[in-house]
Amino acid sequence: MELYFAPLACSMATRISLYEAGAGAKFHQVDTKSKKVDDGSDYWTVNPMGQVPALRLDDGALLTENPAVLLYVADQHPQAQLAPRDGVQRYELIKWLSFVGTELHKVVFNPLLDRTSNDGAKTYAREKAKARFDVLEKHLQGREFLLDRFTVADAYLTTVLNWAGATKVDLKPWPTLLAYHKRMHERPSVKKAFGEELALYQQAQAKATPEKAAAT
Ligand SMILES: N[C@@H](CCC(=O)N[C@@H](CS)C(=O)NCC(=O)O)C(=O)O
Repeated sequence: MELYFAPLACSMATRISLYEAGAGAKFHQVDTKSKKVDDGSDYWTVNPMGQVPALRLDDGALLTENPAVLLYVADQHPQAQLAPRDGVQRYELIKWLSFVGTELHKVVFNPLLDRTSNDGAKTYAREKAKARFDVLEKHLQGREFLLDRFTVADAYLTTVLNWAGATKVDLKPWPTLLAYHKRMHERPSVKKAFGEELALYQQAQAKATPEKAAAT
């Protein structure tokens, strides 16, 4: 399995899930701005959307889109129980993957992170954030995870919530959600993935703006 990722991007959810499963993978770092892979190749030829994550399967097929990639990793490692195999809980998992991917990742955080978005888009995103965080706040009361145990949906939610700092989204009005995020960061898989990707992110930043890095 080969994972195309960008440091601290949504693809970190797949890295967390792989670590949870104790699974190995080959990692290819992608610069999502230049669309270059770290070996110098053109990422457009891998994923015509130019986005991470993309997962190269052992038979050569390419899987994209977070919910599909995450479910695949979970299903390949059933012993890690990162996704319910069947029953209503399976659909609950798909619900949360979809919620995180559409309602949080794309509606709230994308306009706040995207350099090309304007003030109107950012105001819209901040307004939309409230109802979505309210839903999570209520759901997580008295629960440790989105489902009954840690799943790939928690890996995705944790990764997306990491962007709150960079986008100045204050999670304090949602204390249960904030506590959930802190709790997830205590998991060894999250600690390892976050530590590694933070270092790679800082290296990439220093390469892009060497004068800034030298001044710090
Ligand atoms: N719908 C896609 C969204 C993936 C996505 O937005 N990836 C971001 C990083 S978090 C990216 O690659 N952005 C670069 C771009 O859109 O050009 C999925 O679920 O995989």
